[in-house]
Amino acid sequence: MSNAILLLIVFAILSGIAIAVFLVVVLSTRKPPLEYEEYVKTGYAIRRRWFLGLLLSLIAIFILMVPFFPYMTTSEAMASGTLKVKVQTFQFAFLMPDQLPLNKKIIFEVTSMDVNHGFGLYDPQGGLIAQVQAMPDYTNYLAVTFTKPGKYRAHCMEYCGVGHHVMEKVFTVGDEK
Ligand SMILES: [Cu+2]
Repeated sequence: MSNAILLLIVFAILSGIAIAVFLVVVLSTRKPPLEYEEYVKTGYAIRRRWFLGLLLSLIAIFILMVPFFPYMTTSEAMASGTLKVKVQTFQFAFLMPDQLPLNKKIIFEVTSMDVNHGFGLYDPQGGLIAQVQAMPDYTNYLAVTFTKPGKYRAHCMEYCGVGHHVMEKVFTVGDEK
């Protein structure tokens, strides 16, 4: 089948759909108009259904995501036997290892030596995979398992001063050099 014929068929189908929609609209105006109260009732019913649907799906999504929650309390982090990696942040750098293992659960212990920073982890494609706040005199725990080898980056995610935009750490996951 040539492209022109195919185009014609697609055009005819789309035109048919458009005409059908117009016909439905035209025919719907034949009925006597609804009273204002009827509109309000229908509108509120639709709104209620949408709201309930949205609420239920949000609750379901929240419950399903709880097992993937990457943050934990100090005692939970201490009780876990997984590899712990200290991350110290300061204006304007991250103090952390240059190399991290692949397919191994890591708990980052993130803190700051001066002001508030953000610890954002980016995969080799530049996608954000995890983030937590770095606060002075406080440690946040962030669990991450790297499943792809390559060069990862940490970026500061909270404005912390004039050098905020250059605050970066490049590290390798896996054996790649
Ligand atoms: Cu910053």
